[in-house]
Amino acid sequence: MVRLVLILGDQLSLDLASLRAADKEHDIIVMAEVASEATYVRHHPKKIAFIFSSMRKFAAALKTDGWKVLYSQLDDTQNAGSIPAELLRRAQESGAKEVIATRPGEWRLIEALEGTPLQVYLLEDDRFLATHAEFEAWAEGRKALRMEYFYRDMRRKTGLLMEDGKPAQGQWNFDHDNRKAAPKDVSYSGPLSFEPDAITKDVLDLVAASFGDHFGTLENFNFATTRAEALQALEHFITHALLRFGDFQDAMLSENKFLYHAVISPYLNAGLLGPLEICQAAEKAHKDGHAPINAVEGFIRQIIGWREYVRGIYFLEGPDYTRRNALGHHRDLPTLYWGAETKMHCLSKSVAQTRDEAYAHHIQRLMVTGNFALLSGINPEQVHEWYLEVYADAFEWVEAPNTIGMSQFADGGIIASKPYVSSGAYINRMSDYCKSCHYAVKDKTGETACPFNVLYWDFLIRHEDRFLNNPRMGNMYRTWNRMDETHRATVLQDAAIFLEKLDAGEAV
Ligand code: FAD
Ligand code: DLZ
Ligand code: SF4
Repeated sequence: MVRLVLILGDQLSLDLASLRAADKEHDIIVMAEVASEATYVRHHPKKIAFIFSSMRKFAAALKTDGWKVLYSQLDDTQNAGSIPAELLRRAQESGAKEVIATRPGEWRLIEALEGTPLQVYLLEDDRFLATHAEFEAWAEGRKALRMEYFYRDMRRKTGLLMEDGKPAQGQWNFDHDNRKAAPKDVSYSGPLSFEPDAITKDVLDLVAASFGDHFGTLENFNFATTRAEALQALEHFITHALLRFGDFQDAMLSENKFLYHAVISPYLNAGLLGPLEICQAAEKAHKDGHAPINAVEGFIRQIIGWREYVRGIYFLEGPDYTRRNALGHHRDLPTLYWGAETKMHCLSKSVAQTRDEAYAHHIQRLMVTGNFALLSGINPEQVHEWYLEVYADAFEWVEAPNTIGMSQFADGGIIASKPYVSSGAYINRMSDYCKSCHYAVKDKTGETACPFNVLYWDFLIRHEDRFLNNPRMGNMYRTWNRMDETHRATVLQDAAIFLEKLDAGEAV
């Protein structure tokens, strides 16, 4: 009997579970560019182009490999517009009654597939290091699900940076050697760029015509769109940037969008690269003497630690996770997130870079756009949708825990033991943004004061009941209590004035 094998836009891996379970002789692969996936949130045009172009090339590679592939382009007249509708159409066409699929990375799509009248078999996505069962077993009975302990288990499991069962150079974590302030000169010219070929150019035209009104520019599209190109991008990073990745992991520069970051997350999350091969390449660079332990350990931790851990949390916590709002934040997302004018240089730069590249690095996401949303009390579901839309690497299993949990503390502290909030001082220490800002980072109150400086205290005071007794936050409240009462009143008043302006849609 013929079966359909569904492959989604972020399942572009030749060793995918559903491909391994399929029979090349009889089964038919279904891949579909569909309007509903591009618009259920209005994805950045570069992200859509990256996915469509990579899908087309992956389908071609499967055909060359002898698979029968039914591929629907977005502009095919018969295209039914959604994944379940395309599956039904292809089932009717071929007479298939059964579908094999690798479990999607989003509850919405899992539920949609389970809701079709076809017999759909969902296989576990084993392109990750930890299975769902392993993560559940690790989480079972723990009071706090801290990433660091999970990460150590992943080190033991993979053997990465391990020597005789012990962590290499006697430490699990070398972060105290990282996080240096922004360097004056960056010796790395950034990630490898790929000129669009004929397939990508067709896709760019299609995306411009169909989704040109979404936030984001299509100009200078330069992502890798095949595994071979993604491997070149990885090699380029390992050879030229990994060396300094750790040192400047948290730094930000107005005129340098990438610093020493890998910019491989779109490739990894779409399946063009696998987590283990990336980490092994980094480990080899260390063993060959090309990169120091602090850089390599930090990099590997992001992938076998954070990435695997957030996925575990997403599936452990269930479909309502994206609607969590532990801090009761209800303000609408300000228009500055969509490029409206703002005098805050750090935000203006981070949003402009996001619009242009569908990329911002971790600290821009966490400590600029995320920090501002949290301090201002923006509705976390709206914040989550923004991150899911605007980044080329954003798929809900990885984006939602980072946004709802790590960045917005909306899960009440499952991921973060305290909220990631800061005043302007942190941004000033880690970047050169403040030098060119309308606001003065050193001013604590008044019209010229950096808004982060007043919003920070306003946030802590609004949520005093929740955070006062958090052992990691006691210092912050002690500092506040040492301040003169008149000064404290001015800070809170200035914060209220700022938030009123924000609500009124003024350029703040
Ligand atoms: P590098 O800094 O070079 O790190 C190397 C790799 O480590 C990344 O490619 C990524 O695969 C992995 N990694 C690093 N940090 C994390 C993390 N916290 N969670 C998962 N993987 C991590 N990452 C996504 O892949 N998709 C998202 O949708 C996403 N949304 C985020 C939203 C917020 C609010 C925040 C604070 C972070 C988010 N991240 C997300 C994590 C991180 O910002 C990106 O993985 C990173 O910026 C990707 O760029 P890079 O490849 O240059 O990473
Ligand atoms: C993100 C995305 C987009 C924009 N378009 C498609 C598409 O047309 N067809 C497809 O199969 N997948 C697409 N994707 C990826 C899916 O949204 C992704 O598989 C789910 O969100 C689960 O992670
Ligand atoms: Fe951002 Fe404040 Fe610095 Fe301006 S002064 S760039 S608003 S942190």
